[in-house]
Amino acid sequence: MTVLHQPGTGADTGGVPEWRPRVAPEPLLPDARPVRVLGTPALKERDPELLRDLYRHLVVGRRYNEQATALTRQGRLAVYPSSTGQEACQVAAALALSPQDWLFPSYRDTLAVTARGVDPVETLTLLRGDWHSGYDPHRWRVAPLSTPLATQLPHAVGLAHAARLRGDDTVALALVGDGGTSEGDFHEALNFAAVWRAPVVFLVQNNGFAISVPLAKQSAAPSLAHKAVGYGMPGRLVDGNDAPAVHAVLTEAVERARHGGGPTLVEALTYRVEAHTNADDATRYRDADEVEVWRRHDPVRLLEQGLRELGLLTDADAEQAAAAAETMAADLRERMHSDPSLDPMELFAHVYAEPTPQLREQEALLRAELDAESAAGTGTGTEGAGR
Ligand SMILES: Cc1ncc(C[n+]2csc(CCOP(=O)(O)OP(=O)(O)O)c2C)c(N)n1
Repeated sequence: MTVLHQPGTGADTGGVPEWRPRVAPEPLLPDARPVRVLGTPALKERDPELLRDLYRHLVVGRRYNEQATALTRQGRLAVYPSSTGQEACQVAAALALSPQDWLFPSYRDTLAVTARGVDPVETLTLLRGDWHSGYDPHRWRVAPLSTPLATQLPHAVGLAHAARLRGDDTVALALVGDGGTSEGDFHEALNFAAVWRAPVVFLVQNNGFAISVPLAKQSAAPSLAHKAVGYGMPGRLVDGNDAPAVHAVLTEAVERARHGGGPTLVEALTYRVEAHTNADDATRYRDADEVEVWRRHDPVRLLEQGLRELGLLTDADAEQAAAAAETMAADLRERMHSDPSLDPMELFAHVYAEPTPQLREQEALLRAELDAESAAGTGTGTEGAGR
C-alpha cells in the first residue's frame, strides 16, 4: 500500500521529520534465483497443450532465424538480428498475451511478432529496408519493430495508460534488450508506468551483450530485475531459455496488470548465440567457450527433453513440428526471392501532414530523376508501383 510522504509532527523523533518508505520494498525484490519450470516438478502442472504449442513455435522460430540469416547472405534481406538462443523469450511473450493485448517489439523480436500471427514476410519488411512496417499494427496489435533502442517502452506505457483510462482491459507487453535499459526512455517509461499503475509489462531479454558491450560495462546493479524496486514495481528474474518458466512469469505479470496490479519488470536471462547481426563478428569480443556453454543450455532442446520425459512429445510430434518449420522456410524463401514492388516516391509520404518546402523540393527532384530514367529506359522498373 502506498504511503504518502509524511512529515509528521516531529514530536516523537526528536524534532526530525518522520520518514517511512512510501512503498514497502521487500515485496518488490526479484526472485532470489531465476525461476525455472523445466527439470522441476512444476512442469507436470503446466497445460500439456500449451507446452506442445510452445515447442512447435520454438522449432519454427529456430528455422525462421536460420532462413532469415541465409536470406541476408543471398542479398535478399538487408540486415537480420538473429534471436537464435532467445526463442523461448520471444515465443512465450507472444503466447502470454490475449487477443486484446498489445506487443511492443524491438528489431530482434521477429519471432514474437510472427508467433502472434503476423505473416513471416511482412515481419521482415522493415529489415529488408522496404517500408516502416510490413504489417498493420492495429490489426495485429503489434507495434512496428523499433530500431531506436527503448523508444517502444514509453509508447507501450502510453497505450496501456490510455487503455486503462478508457476502461479497456488491454495490457501492453514491451520487449527490450539489456543494452536498452541504459537508455533514458527506459527510465521514463518505467517511472511513469509505476506512477500511473499502467497495465504494462516490461520484458528485458538479457542476452549478455549490447553489440560488443557486455552487461558488466553498462550496469553495476545486482540484476536488471532489481531496477524495478527503484521505480516501485515488482521485479522478476527468470531463466530465459526455459519457455514454460518465461510463459508462467509473464502470464502472471500480464494478469496482474490486467486486474489493476500495475506494471512488472521481468528480466529473462538468456544469450545471443549468433552475432549481433549479419554485419557483426562476435568472435572479436567473446570467447567460443562461453558460447558453447549457452549452446548446451538450448531452449529448444531443453523443452524437447522435458516434454519427452513426461511423455508429452512423440517422435511423430517432433517430425510434424520439423515439417511445419520446413514449410514455413520454403514459403519465406520463395516469397523473399521475388522483388518487392516499391514506389520510391513513397519516401515522402507520411512524413508530415503538410510537407515542408524542403521535402517538396526533394520530392520534385526525385520525380524528375525517375521520369528521366524512365524516358531513357534505364529505370528501376518500380516507378509508380504500389508497395
Ligand atoms: C537510441 C539508439 N542508440 C544506439 C543504437 C545503436 N544500437 C543498435 S543495437 C544496439 C545494442 C542494443 O543492445 P541490447 O539492447 O542489449 O539489445 P540486443 O541487440 O542485444 O537484442 C545499439 C547500441 C540504436 N539503435 N538506438
